[in-house]
Amino acid sequence: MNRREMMGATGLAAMGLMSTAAPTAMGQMQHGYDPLAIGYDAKAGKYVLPPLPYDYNALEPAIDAQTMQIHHDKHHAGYVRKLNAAIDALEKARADGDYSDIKSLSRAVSFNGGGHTLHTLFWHNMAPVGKGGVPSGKLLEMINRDFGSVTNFKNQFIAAASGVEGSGWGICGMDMLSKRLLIIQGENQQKLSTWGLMPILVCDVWEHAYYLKYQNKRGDYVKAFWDVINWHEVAKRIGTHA
Ligand code: MN3
Repeated sequence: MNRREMMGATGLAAMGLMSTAAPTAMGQMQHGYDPLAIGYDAKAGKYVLPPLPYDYNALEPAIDAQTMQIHHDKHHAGYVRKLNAAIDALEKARADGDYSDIKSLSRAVSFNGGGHTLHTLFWHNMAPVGKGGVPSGKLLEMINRDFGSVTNFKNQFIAAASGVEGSGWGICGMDMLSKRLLIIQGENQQKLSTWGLMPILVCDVWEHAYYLKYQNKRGDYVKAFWDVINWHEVAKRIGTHA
């Protein structure tokens, strides 16, 4: 580990966010804090499933341990596996000069790549109750500027996430054209996006994210999600872009 990486790991431990029973190798922490960087192993040239940055039960009672375990270990792992498979299949298609499957392979990259990115952000933009802080600094300035108040931002985000049609995501991102924050309703893992929107806060509203505990009450789940947002991480996603 270099100094920056060490500080990242130390910071996580200090925040009580680093699991002592991480489900996959701690070697994946080598990239430090950036949640997207740990979703890819540059040496192997493969996407990888990053470990949860906390224990399965860390977000209870908002999100139960069984849901977290199945969601991370089965659903997210599946997107990573299928994304790598699609990338491999495209390499073979180029080698063979056979693009007969291009439509399904391109779709697989979008769907599974979107799923991998959004889930990686999702795990990191949550923290145990009381550990996530509150919006502050530049993030708070941007929220007030673009939504009028934190309350407006909260109400719009909860309404958007709760109201996604079918499976999808509530997403707040920075529009890289205007540098303003926008809230959108993403469908599936890749639809209803807008190019150039860099996600900074995402809430998975697929039924697999809440159905064991909340059944059909998606709105209750989204309200509970609000209490486990890791605002430190959301602020880091803005970073130097603002
Ligand atoms: Mn999911």
